[in-house]
Amino acid sequence: MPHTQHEFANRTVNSCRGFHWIPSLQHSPCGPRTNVETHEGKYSANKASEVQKRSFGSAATQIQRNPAYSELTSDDVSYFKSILGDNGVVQDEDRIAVANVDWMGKYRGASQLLLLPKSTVEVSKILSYCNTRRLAVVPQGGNTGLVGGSVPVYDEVIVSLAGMDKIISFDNINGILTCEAGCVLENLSTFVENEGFIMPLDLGAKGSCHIGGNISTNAGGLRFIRYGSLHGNVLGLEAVLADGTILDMLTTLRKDNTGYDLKHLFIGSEGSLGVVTKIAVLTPAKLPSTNVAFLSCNDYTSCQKLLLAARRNLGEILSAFEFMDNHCIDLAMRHLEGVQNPLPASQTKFYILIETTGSDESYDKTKLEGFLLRSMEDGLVADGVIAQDISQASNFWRIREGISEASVKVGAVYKYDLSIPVEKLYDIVEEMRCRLGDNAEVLGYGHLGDGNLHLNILSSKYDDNRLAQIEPFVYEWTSAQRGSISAEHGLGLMKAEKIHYSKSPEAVQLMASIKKLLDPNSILNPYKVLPQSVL
Ligand code: FAD
Ligand code: 2HG
Ligand code: ZN
Repeated sequence: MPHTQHEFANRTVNSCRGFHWIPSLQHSPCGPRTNVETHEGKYSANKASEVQKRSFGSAATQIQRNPAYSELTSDDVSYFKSILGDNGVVQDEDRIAVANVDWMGKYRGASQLLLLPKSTVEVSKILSYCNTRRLAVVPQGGNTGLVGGSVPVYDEVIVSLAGMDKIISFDNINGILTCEAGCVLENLSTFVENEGFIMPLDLGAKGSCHIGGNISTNAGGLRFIRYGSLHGNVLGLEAVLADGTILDMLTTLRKDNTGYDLKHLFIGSEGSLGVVTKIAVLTPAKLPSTNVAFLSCNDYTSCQKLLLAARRNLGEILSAFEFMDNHCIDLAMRHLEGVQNPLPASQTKFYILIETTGSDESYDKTKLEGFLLRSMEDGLVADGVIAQDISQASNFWRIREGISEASVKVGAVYKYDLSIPVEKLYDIVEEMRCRLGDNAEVLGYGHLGDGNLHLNILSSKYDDNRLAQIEPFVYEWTSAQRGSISAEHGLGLMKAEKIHYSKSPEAVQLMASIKKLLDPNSILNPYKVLPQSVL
């Protein structure tokens, strides 16, 4: 969370019965790694044309390079230099190597070209040329995606939005921010906070992810419970289609029912329908009082009851309800520097982080303390602590937000991002533990308030036998609950062939028709989002 916005100064030691005060802990900055070491070793650019078939730790995810795509020539590079200048055309092996590999170090492409446009017109010229030449393209934001969507599969040209990072305007009466797609989320947060507003979304990758990437993945994150989806908060967009057409949908109106609302096609379509270049987003007012509590619960039923009680009793001030099991806490303590468990070591299996944000400091605090006391008396909460200052609040958030970062330090991580009815949400974690036994560490955490589980399975190395124990079981199980196999991360490369577990054949066919209409040569983010069989 944006640690600087918490207002914990001058708080007295918590007098709440059953809650204990903890000494001030040092905040360690949170953000994704920039340099990744991967299990596949160092990238070699001249491997691009040798690779004909690529597999990503999954026997089921084997894809042939589509021979319809052209291969890059020196004439292509010269053309790109003519429109972007030398600085906008990157061929340096080390810089390309970074852009070829995803944040987990799990998905690795073999692109030989990284383009850095500075304007919508430059994006348009790039796409128009690539479409005519049939050069495949992967749009890239902050490259923090977790489903292999942001990196090439083969030799696709990488179009990074990093050079388009200008704030265009801010309407400080209505809280409407208009900016370019390559703005880093954290920078936008800082900007709007100085104006007395906050971004409607927040996530652990905020230090690197772009608002354009957030929109293209329809990122959920930690404020979703309060402010809802980007489908509600994005007021307008500008996007460039595969043939270079610039689609101006950059309105800032709250209400506009003139025809089909096309911007929604680009929210969550993971760069497969167009490149998002500008955004108008609604930002909520920044409220002066924030409280964060870190709680333990003895069983999952108590977590569910606590969620219901929080919705009923904290209502308008509830701004986060995050869930972690004890395996997550152990992992965070092992791998995150400077964090401490706010609660004494115990046998407790589940942990909940509750945040409230409101406009009246003493009212909000009294309300939260009263709620927690009642929850302890009712046996829903085993133990808990309310942060007494900003550094304690940061430590609580660092534990929750740092689980992803800790998970990639173990070796191999299989990540599943599932929407499941809350009452069933933890069953899959327990079933998976039974299936895998001692061969892997299984973590369950996520945005409980949104019915979103992050199931992470950690082991020392990627292994097809292990994968066969996990998939398709995890997808079949989720489908049987009428859940979603992608709650907030998207399908990317990882789950393009699995969409049918969550969408009907008719829906997938319609998506394929839309894709063919907007990108008839299929140059945009190939092999991702939709199964090859429908395109
Ligand atoms: P990238 O990773 O670069 O790209 C993601 C996808 O969007 C790709 O398919 C790419 O082609 C496409 N894309 C990017 N920019 C554009 C553009 N301008 N136009 C068209 N297509 C584009 N996700 C959540 O939903 N909630 C979380 O809480 C969350 N926490 C995370 C915590 C950590 C530590 C990490 C590493 C990741 C987390 N994520 C989370 C996943 C990831 O951060 C989000 O998906 C984020 O929105 C991706 O943004 P990005 O700029 O990094 O996009
Ligand atoms: C989170 O909520 C992110 O922390 C990442 O969505 C989840 O790494 C993951 O599996
Ligand atoms: Zn998440």
